[in-house]
This record gives sequence, C-alpha cells and structure tokens, in this order.
Amino acid sequence: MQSGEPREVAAAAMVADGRLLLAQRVAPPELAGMWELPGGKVEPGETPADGLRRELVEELGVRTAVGGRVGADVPLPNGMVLRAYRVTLLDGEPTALEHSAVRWVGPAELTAADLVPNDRAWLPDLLAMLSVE
Ligand code: 9L3
Ligand code: MG
Repeated sequence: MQSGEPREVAAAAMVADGRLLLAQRVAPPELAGMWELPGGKVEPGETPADGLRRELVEELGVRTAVGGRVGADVPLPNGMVLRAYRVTLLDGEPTALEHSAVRWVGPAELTAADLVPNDRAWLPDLLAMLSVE
C-alpha cells in the first residue's frame, strides 16, 4: 500500500472447477446472513496480496496465490476502498472459521445468491470469470 492511497479491503474471487467460493457473513447485523467474497482489511505495511493471503488463512484456513484484479474499485462509506482479486487455492479446503458457512457456486447460484450490496457490482465480472474457466 502506498501512502496517500486509501486503506484497502481486499476480497478473493476464488474459482476452482468452474465454481466461485462465497462466504456467509456473521456481522455486522445488517449484513449477517448475506454472502460475500471473503477477505478483509489490508494492514499498514502489507501489500494487498499479502493482506489477502493472511485474511484467507484466518478466515478459511487455506493457502492461496493472489493474482490480478477483478471488477472495479468499490468506495466504502468509511473512506476505504474495496478491491477484488483472482485467487487460486493452493492447499486446504475452505472452512468457515469466521463466517457462518462457505459454498462453491456456479453461474446460476451466483446470480441468485443474496450478495452483500458492496459485492453485487462485481456480478458481471464474476460471471465472466466462471464462463471462461
Ligand atoms: N466488505 C465488503 N465486501 C467484502 C469484504 C471482504 C468486506 N467482500 C466490507 C465489510 C466491512 C469492511 O469491508 O465493512 C471490512 O471487511 P471485514 O474486515 O469485516 O471482512
Ligand atoms: Mg473479512
């Protein structure tokens, strides 16, 4: 993260076997039960890729490789910026350690999922990713 840039929240567009991983939030109350791309706040001194890899160990217990950006920047009300990255699973089975559930979805399930509002803008980009895998 460069100084002067807004703090970043990094989210994982993890695709395996033509399906995308969604995780169900437990908090805050207005988002609980809704589905998101897992991830979290990049800490000062971390690159976005480092921060996202750390978050995915903490949240899902998996080792991953972080690739390029997916979709547009999403400005968050708290002044941070939310960005999605392509992620490849290297080791482990994603487990809901900080979510209430995780699931792998294909295009139809993704379209029907109750996504958190911030992630909904990425739907066309995520569907495009699934159709070319
Ligand atoms: N957020 C939105 N979409 C996502 C993620 C990972 C995070 N896919 C928002 C929710 C919170 C903030 O970013 O307002 C910080 O995320 P977290 O640390 O609660 O996961
Ligand atoms: Mg998180």
